[in-house]
Amino acid sequence: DAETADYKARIAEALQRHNAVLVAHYYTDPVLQALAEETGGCVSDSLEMARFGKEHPATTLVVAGVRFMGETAKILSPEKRILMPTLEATCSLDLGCPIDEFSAFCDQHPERTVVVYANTSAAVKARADWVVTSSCALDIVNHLMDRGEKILWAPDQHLGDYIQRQTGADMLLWQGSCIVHEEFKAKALLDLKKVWPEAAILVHPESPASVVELADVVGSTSQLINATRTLPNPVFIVATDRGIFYKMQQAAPDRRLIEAPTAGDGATCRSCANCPWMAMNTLPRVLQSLEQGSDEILVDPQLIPRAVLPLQRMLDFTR
Ligand code: CIZ
Ligand code: SF4
Repeated sequence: DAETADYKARIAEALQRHNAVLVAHYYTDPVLQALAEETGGCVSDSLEMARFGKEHPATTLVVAGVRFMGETAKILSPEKRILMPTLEATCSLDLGCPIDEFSAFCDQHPERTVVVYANTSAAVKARADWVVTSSCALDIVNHLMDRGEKILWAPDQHLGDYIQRQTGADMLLWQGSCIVHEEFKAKALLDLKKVWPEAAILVHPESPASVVELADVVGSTSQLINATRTLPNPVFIVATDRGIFYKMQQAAPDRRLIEAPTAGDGATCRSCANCPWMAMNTLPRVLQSLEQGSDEILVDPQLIPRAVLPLQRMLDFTR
């Protein structure tokens, strides 16, 4: 509509004026994903957001996503100004892994290599040997296993459990979870598959094991988008945040995309396949942070030299 078009035009102009670029996660509002594409920014998963932000020449990055993504951008590019539509956008995995408790857990297991998911605070990253995202976690854990290393994994228990089952690695798991993916229900998914027998089931591994077991493809957001491009099925049932449908529709315009069920017995769920923190990213907030320089991400400068090591290790490994 006219208001949306007006916001988009004003943001595009402000991006230019501030030598800024917009980077949006797959789970944000499709309006923001389209705007990022139209203005020369990028839409991607957290690994590629990190790489894009670091390599792009803009001096200001506007990170539409959640707080850990902004912090990662700052750690990798401390000389750049990192703005977020709102600093309140966080993540249940980050919240569920406070540095003091995590640090004590690491201290109890000094013989283990510490591998943390990107969905963590800068302080937790600074305590880690490796950072991984769901797109590279399997490869990195396999690599560590080949070197005979035992792993301490945080924070997502479901992703950790999935990787442990796939690799057979010795992994001690922190018990965090994602409030979006933990809502998917296996029983209801089975019922839906009976309605659509020709469908392929695509599942993000932050989902519970019972849901992962039913999947035709288990993978990161980029891997799931790719599956809609390469699989022949006319229908896909998708267990991850519904924001991803924007890119899946681009990848496979002639297929039917269906949300995996989140509430098996009519019970209510907290998130219903849409991350409440991702949803805080709106056009007015993007414009406001650009115009006012508000919601700038700052990371304790003392943490940066330590936190950059495990992040750079991941970027080098996946290059
Ligand atoms: O659930 C998330 O926040 C994901 C999938 C992040 C990412 O790695 O892109
Ligand atoms: Fe965190 Fe889950 Fe939201 Fe991703 S979808 S930001 S893992 S709460």
